[in-house]
This record gives sequence, structure tokens and C-alpha cells, in this order.
Amino acid sequence: MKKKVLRFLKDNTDRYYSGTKISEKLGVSRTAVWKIINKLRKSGYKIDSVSSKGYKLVSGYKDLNEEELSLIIEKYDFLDKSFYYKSIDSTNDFLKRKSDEFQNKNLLCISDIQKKGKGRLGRNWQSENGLYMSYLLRPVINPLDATLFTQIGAAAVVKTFNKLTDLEVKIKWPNDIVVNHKKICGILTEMDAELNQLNYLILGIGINLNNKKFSGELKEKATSYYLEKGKNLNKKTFLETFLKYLNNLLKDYLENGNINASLEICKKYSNVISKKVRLVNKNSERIVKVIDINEKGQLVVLNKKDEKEIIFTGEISIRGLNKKYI
Ligand code: BT5
Repeated sequence: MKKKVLRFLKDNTDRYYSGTKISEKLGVSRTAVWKIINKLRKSGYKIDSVSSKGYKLVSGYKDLNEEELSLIIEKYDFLDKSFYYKSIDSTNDFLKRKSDEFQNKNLLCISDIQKKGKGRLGRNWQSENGLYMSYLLRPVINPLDATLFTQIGAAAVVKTFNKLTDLEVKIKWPNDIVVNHKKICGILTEMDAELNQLNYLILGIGINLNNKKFSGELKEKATSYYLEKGKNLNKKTFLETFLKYLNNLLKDYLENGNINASLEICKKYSNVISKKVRLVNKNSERIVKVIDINEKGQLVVLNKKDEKEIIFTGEISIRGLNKKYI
């Protein structure tokens, strides 16, 4: 109901509407309208009221909240329901828990803080002042292709940064976005699948927007928009821009079978293609030269013997030759 009233006020900022008119239009009681308007005011919306004229929204809510998020996703067919929290364990884990309850639905969860934000292989993701979002999607694809979604997400993040900022963002295949050799965003794609059938995947994206500092080992390897530019970047603005790009790239892939648009962006902004890098996994490390990203989103490298090899996302990490992060 709150959402209905808010949508009405947002769509009708040209003039005042009386409580009676709003209640008629929306099919709710006048008292309900009055109560909701008071609630909206309490949560930060500026709603002007003039006796004998009625109400008018003067300025909206600048940040994200539950209503704003649910209004934002109404524009997108690929999302059915959203959840917004001030604090949560992990947005990926939350959606996993919701997957049965919302069968056949695509979900988005955003939280201001994550107490147990996750990276790959159970690593920790420090989540204090950024944009933490997870998308539970149910594409009809081969489970082997689920990793392409990491590339789609990375491409949409880069396009968003390019549109909103002058940061020089690069993609460190497969799941890091970096600025000035430091990580500003990480992506974790998880899935629930049987042999040939994907039940769902969760695309989890953590973006360091307004983080003021990082502690421990992260001081050297993490950065945020704030740390680079000395000012904040509005989360809602970032999300709205990001969703436009994500929607287009997802459509390209899922409706037209075209993954090239995403992969072209990943290649154009790659900071590993044409470079020698160290491939590191649990037990070993070796130096290879990266030559390409193929149509499956896998890394094509030349090994020591100058033979071509395909690297799957799996457990591999990439590091620069000088032992630096990249
Ligand atoms: C990732 O893993 O980069 C995936 C991160 C995905 C986070 C999102 S937030 C929304 C959703 N919900 C979740 O619970 N997760 C997803 P990986 O490549 O394994 O990198 C993890 C490593 O990055 C850690 O071991 C740290 O070294 C470093 N790290 C941790 N927090 C960071 C941060 N905020 N910024 C930059 N680097 C960080």
C-alpha cells in the first residue's frame, strides 16, 4: 500500500491532490492515505500539504530503502521481487534461503552492510559502506555457462563506472574490477544445479563506493570510489544506472543468444590480456601469457612451451609478476 501511494505521489508532482482524490484513485481509505503520508514523511520524503488543496511530493528519498528499491525494479521484467536490508549476513546466502519460497521468481537483495559477506572459496568480503547486491536468476542454460554471468556482471559494472565517473576501471578476469591496481569490486556467482539443468544462479556483486578505509591486508589491495575521489557516490544512482546496463546485456544473452556484447567489454577493459601473469591455485603457481577471453568467457593463455591452454574460472587466482595483486 505504501508503495502504491508513493508511486502515485511520484507520478503526480505537477499539482496537489487531496487525500480524498488519492484514496479514490488508489482504492484505499482516506485514513490509510493519511497514515502512509505521515510514515513517508518520517522516513525522509518531503511531502507538502496545503489545506483545501492536498498533498504534493516535493523531494523524494535520495538513498535506497525498501519502497524505492521495489519501485526501481518495476521497470525491469527480469526482476520479480526485491528485498532491502540495513544489515544482513550475506545477500547471496539470503537469496539462497528464499529460493524455495519464491519458486520461479527472480529476486534482488540489497543490504547496506553484510556481517558475513563472502568471496570465492569461503573468503571474506568486507562490507561496510558499499553497494552489496545479489540477483537470483533462473535462466534456462547449461550449468557450465553460469560463469558467463560473472562476465555479464563485470561488463555492467564497468559501463556504470564509465558513465558516472572518470575512474579508469579495469577487469581482472574473472571476477575483479580494479582501479589503480586495487580492487574496487568483486563478483561471486553461485549456482544450484543438477547435471544438465540449472535451477538458479545467484550473481552477487560487491562494490566499494563510499568505504572510508580498509583494514589489515586490504589496505594495500582494496580501494573505493570515496578513497579515489574524496567524495561519495550515491548508491541509488549507481544501482539505477547499473540495472539499465545489466538488463540490456542480459537480454542480449538470454533473448538473442548473444554474449559478445558483454565479452567485448570484458576484453576491452581487461588488464590481463597481452600480459604475463602468475596463475595461482591451492598447490601450485606458474607464469603464463594471457592472449584472449574466448566465447565461453574462459581465459586463453600461452604456457611456458608456447602451447595454448584454456583456463576455467575454478580455483585460479591471477597475480602480477612482481608478486603484487596485479
Ligand atoms: C570476490 O571473491 O571478489 C567476490 C566478492 C563478492 C561480494 C558480493 S557482495 C554481495 C554478495 N553477497 C556476498 O556475500 N558476496 C557477494 P574473491 O575473488 O575470492 O576475493 C575475495 C578477496 O578479496 C578477499 O580474500 C580479500 O583479500 C579481498 N577483499 C575482501 N573484501 C574486499 C573489499 N571490500 N574490497 C576489495 N577487496 C576485498
